[in-house]
Amino acid sequence: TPQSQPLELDAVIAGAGFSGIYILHRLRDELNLNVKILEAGSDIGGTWYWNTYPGARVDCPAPIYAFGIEEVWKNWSWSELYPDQKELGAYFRHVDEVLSVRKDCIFDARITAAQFHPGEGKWTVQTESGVTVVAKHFIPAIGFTAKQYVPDWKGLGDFKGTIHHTSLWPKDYAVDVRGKRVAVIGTGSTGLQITQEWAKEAAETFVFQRTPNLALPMDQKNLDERSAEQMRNETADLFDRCRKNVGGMPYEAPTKTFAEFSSDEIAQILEELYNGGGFRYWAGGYTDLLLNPEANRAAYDYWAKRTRSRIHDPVKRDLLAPREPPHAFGTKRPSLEQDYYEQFNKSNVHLVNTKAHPIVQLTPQGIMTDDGQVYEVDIIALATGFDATTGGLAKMGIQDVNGVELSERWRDGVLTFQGLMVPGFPNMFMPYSVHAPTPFSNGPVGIEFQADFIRDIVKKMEEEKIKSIDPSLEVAQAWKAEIEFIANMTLFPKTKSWYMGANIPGKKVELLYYFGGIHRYREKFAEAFDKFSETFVVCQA
Ligand code: NA7
Repeated sequence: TPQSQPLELDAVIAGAGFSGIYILHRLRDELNLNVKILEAGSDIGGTWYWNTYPGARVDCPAPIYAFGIEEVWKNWSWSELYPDQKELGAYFRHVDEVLSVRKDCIFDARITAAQFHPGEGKWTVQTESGVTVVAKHFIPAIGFTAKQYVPDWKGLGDFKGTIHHTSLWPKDYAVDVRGKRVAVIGTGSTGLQITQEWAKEAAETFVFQRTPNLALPMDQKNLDERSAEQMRNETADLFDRCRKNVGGMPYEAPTKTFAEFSSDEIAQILEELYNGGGFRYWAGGYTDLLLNPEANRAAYDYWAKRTRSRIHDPVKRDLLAPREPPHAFGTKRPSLEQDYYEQFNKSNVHLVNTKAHPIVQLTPQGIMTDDGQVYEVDIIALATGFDATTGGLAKMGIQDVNGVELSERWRDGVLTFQGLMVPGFPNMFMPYSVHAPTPFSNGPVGIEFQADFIRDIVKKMEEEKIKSIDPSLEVAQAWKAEIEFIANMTLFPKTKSWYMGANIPGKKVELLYYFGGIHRYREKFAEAFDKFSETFVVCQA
């Protein structure tokens, strides 16, 4: 039932995932503010609440894909190095027990409008369910996967079988694919994970690939109580290492360039990184993996050699791991696989090349490509990804002080202060958003820094009785210049990826994230914070 009076708060957060919970903890428990989370779903967990598709699993390892809060990690044991969605769900229940999150969440509350009123220095936020909140600070913490992308194929509604986008997979719906013909459209992390599950059971599996995923071995491990205990003893150190690492990972950062090694040394480095598992290979054994085309090519060639040796069929081999790189290695997010490539050695697992023959429509029986072929199936997983970050923000109805929508303000390009605030949107903070090193880093570690920044700003505002702050246009433009300066040294801008907004037809292609790493991001924030009155237009209460 719609309330008669708006709820008055110090801060309102959108989203109960890692970032929303971090901010709740920082502002409510450390600053004693009155804070609530509005969550579109019916429970906490964020991306791990929504993504219940078969095989969903995280690709950053335990124990550092987690809150770096000691009360949380000291009583928790992971059962796998790369936990699955169910275990992450249980982890969030544990987080709730320790941090009391749920009591300050309003669930099934999808935000449809948010506007700042400069006179009062407050935001009014409304939800579809009829909740209205008035709060000084507004924190959209919605992650980058809040808006699904489904291509506008003809006949989407005509398909007679079961079809779901992976991120809207029905809760507790364990689809039984035995004896069924299944299709997976898309070969990003999600498509790869579903394929690994379904190809083991389904009668026929059709994987629709447009671009190969340059996937790396996950090297999954089961953790018994003894190894979990050992892991707990190392957790504090591991988090410390992550906090000093560019990508928030516990890996040793390389110190030398490609050219400083002999070819034998390079071969040895690549072998060790690949065999080591996880994102080690992506983190690189030399400093210029993502900067220097020659260095990058060497990594691609080694990856292709190892991967090709696992695929028997020459046609599938050339599609899954071509001799010529489809893009520079690591400029599209690689995924971690367990036995993805081996699935294609089965005669009932088919690879459909949608680069050669794009999907044109769905029919009642299945999927039709432009050569007129119809792939008849019973179940389709749409693993076609997301209108990353800006897509989710655009559908929240966030307006600036003049009533102009955020998406309209960004029509000619995204403009932010350190990916945390937007000029014209005072007192609005966006963790895990655009122009920041997340989601290019280990998410929780990157978010931890941003939660600290937000807490420090809000604390200063409370102590100094500041009504509102609005980042100046100059600092936002300087941040954009910094993003471009870093990205233009790298190979990222040349690749069509969701990092660049290039996966969504019609979306402006631009640099959406910061490739300078967590550490540099943190230093830049400290510089801006030190010059508070130059960074922000400050309004005293
Ligand atoms: P991704 O990584 O964006 O993958 C989407 C996949 O869907 C990708 O293989 C796309 O091919 C494919 N796709 C998208 N549109 C089409 C059309 N029209 N036809 C054929 N194929 C298409 O999303 P995920 O959900 O896998 O992962 C997102 C992130 O979530 C992931 O990086 C993790 O951080 C968690 P393309 O590559 O564009 O050629």
